[in-house]
Amino acid sequence: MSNTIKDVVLSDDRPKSLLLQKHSDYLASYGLNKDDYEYCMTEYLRMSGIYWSLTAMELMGQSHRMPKEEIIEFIKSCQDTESGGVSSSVGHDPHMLYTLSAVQVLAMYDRLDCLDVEGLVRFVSSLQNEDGSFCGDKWGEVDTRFSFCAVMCLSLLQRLDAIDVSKTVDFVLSCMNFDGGFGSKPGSESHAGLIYCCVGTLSICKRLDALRADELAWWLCERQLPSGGLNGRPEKLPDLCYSWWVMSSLSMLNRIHWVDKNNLKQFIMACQDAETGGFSDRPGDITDPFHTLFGLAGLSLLGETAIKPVNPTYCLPQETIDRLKLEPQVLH
Ligand code: GRG
Ligand code: ZN
Repeated sequence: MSNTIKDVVLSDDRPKSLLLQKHSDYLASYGLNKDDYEYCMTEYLRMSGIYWSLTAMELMGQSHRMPKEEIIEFIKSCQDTESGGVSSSVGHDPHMLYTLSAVQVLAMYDRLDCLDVEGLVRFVSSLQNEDGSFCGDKWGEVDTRFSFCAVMCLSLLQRLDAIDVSKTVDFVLSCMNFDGGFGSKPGSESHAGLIYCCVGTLSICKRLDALRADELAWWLCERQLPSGGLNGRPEKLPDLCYSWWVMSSLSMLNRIHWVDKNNLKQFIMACQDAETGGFSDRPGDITDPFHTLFGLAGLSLLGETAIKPVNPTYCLPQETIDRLKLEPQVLH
């Protein structure tokens, strides 16, 4: 056992300003070469990859650089007519995660009518269990991530009535730990990614009152390390994506000022690659669309005006949430 803090050191030659043009070029060309090794190896994530890239582009005001009609046709071809669910790619099994990504993309495009909405509702509601929890697919894994995917998906479709919302909330609350945080199932250790999922579920279900907000926000702000970056659990290295999982949660709790915003901003900027474009998990690592979205979305939450406002519950542009007239709860 040692008590040394795991962290990174930001070098002096790190990027310090926001390289928007580079990021937009990076995402516009990502996947253009369909034989590319990385592109092939991430087929099982394709649907979410489209969501990460398109949302990042929307936040930069650059979504016209994405092949809209091709994306819509791809999404349609991934819906399973039998279960109603959507898969990551043609020929894969439908799953809650990719069903949500497909719905998020079509919500941004204002084209939700391109999928069989009744099928989507049937798929999501069929995965709710007696105790209010949700499975990710027919294989039966239960996780609070899937509770969040279910309520986000159905709320975007204006069909929350199709599940038992009260039981959904009860299950999520049964995952609350002594520290005010949440894990993937009852008794599992608190983890910032799952805290986002549980706080997000309660925000959509308008039950944030059930949180122990001060304790939870204290645990969240303790995720900040001397480098300015955030980790997902005690004793872990910082990772840029926690700028989203932690800051979106703090934003719903109205306690974003509990972290040192300036230090976090410097860490996020340092995760940019000035040559390739895009953001990586830690300074100097290889960039990817996932961390590029969470870098930009994190900066948006910190008030960066060159990026459009992001909704902390849905991780979608606020303008999409406003158009759909959704009002996820935020503490005041
Ligand atoms: C709409 C943005 C959005 C998401 C949909 C799938 C989902 C809902 C949320 C995922 C939340 C989650 C579990 C995020 C954590 C991702 C991550 C970095 C996992 C790695 O965890 P560990 O514990 O790694 O293996 P470290 O070393 O960081 O603790
Ligand atoms: Zn990460």
